[in-house]
Amino acid sequence: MRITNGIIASCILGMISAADQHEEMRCKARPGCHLAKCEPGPLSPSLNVNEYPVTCVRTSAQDWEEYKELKSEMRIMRTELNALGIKTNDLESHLAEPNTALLRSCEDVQLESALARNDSGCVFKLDIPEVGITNVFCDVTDDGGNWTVFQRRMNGDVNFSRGWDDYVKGFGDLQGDHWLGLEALHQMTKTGNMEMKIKMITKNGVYWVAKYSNFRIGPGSNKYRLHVSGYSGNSTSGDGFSSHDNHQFSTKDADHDGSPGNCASLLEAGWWYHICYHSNLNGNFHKTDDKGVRWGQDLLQFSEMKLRKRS
Ligand SMILES: [Ca+2]
Repeated sequence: MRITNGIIASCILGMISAADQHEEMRCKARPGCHLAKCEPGPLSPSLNVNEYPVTCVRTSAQDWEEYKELKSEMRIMRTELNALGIKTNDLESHLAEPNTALLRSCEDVQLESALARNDSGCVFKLDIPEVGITNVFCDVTDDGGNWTVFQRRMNGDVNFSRGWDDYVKGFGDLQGDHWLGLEALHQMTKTGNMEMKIKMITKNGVYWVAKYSNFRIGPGSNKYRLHVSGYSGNSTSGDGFSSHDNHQFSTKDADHDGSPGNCASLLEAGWWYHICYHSNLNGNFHKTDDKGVRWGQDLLQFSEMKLRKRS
């Protein structure tokens, strides 16, 4: 550091032997330093304990105080700069991977930002209360968007004949066939005021929609009991889901259905079975009998279930 008005000048002396007893003498001994108060620099573990760097300052006592003040200010500024650096790195990491931004639900995802931020589809990381960071497929275009997709069957790549734990936690490929998970469903719907929509395409290529103005899933302690009502839709098979209202969820290893047998095991799926179903959207994609993906009597080649807050 050199301040040109001559009041304060300093020079780094480098290594000084501890054999030099007086700091001023040490400074004097160095070329370019005439008289000084000296300040030991930081000790480094790589240095011999008898050697350490010294900053030498030629100054009056008053200027020495100013110098110390300046150094102290510099120390504060350096700390602030470090903190800003950390903040900048943090922001940059969010920019590099925008999906890490903490969204609470697909309603936080706007169409423009979704398209700008995510060119691989609409998978976002949501911070679901009590569940944590969860990858979710957000449908930002259909019917005003804001939909959280929690079930999809489209190509049969994923096996849906699974046990309780899998259905609680979720499984599959978010871009393809998947099940989001019962615990996430409970947490996202427990406050009520949610609607649910099912998109279906029959084996004959007919497009159906079933919509429910009320959709809520109970807690795990109540086996994720289904609460659904308020049907509207265009399926010629009618409402295939309301009859499942007030039934607990069953899997092949957790029978909570209303049948003496085990519907989930028989039908190779997990669902809110009674005895046993009017819809079986988690059924075996490759089967055409009762085990297939069905809405009423109709076999489906596509189904997608999604929920959002009722407007
Ligand atoms: Ca049973």
